[in-house]
Amino acid sequence: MAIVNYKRREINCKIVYVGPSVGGKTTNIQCIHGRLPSDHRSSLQCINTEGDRTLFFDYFSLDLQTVQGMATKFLVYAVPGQPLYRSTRKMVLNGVDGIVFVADSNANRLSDNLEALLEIKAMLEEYGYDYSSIPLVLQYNKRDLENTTPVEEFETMLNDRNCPYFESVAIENKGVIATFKAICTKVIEHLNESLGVYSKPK
Ligand SMILES: Nc1nc2c(ncn2[C@@H]2O[C@H](COP(=O)(O)OP(=O)(O)OP(=O)(O)O)[C@@H](O)[C@H]2O)c(=O)[nH]1
Ligand SMILES: [Mg+2]
Repeated sequence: MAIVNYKRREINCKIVYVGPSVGGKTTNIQCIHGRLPSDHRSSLQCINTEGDRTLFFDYFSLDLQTVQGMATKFLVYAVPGQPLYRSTRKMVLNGVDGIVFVADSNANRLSDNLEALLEIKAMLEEYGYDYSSIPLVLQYNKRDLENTTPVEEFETMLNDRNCPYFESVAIENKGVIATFKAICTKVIEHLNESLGVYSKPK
């Protein structure tokens, strides 16, 4: 689904952070953006409500590397997690190349995590995308809390594809970059596989 422009020798890949509200998606995006060299990234756009909840979406772009001789740009988004914003989440998922699911480890949020994942699966299906093959990484965030869902329980409940997962404490920048690197790697691998099927215009 990456947008390939052979004339300009450019590829745009879309990575989307999803997950239940208040799980830590925006915190991830802010941490990643803050660590990137300023000459390789755009500014960070976050549109929040007063309570710092994402209202629209968070976004920045990153010039990454060359894939098969083409300049590759990653467009990184985080959706708003509040149930009210389903239509925005669906819009942001349009054309997605890689997904990071940020779960909230607070034990009280267990069912919210499952609901959020089921919603993403339904939206992908509505677009006709194949959930079983789209690059996906899971992040079990807020591991610093006292009452957390055990990782084994998350694995059984959320990780039916046996994808890479990371435990994180996004407010302390722990596990955030590892997660981001993992999804970038998966997207590039997937892109390299699928680029073989594009025929270059003469
Ligand atoms: N204890 C703890 N709090 C965290 C962690 N990560 C994020 N938070 C806090 O959780 C709250 C919500 O974080 P956000 O990053 O705004 O969550 P979000 O997923 O973007 O939320 P929505 O935009 O509403 O979907 C904030 O107060 C963060 O500081 C963490 O690892 N541990
Ligand atoms: Mg947010």
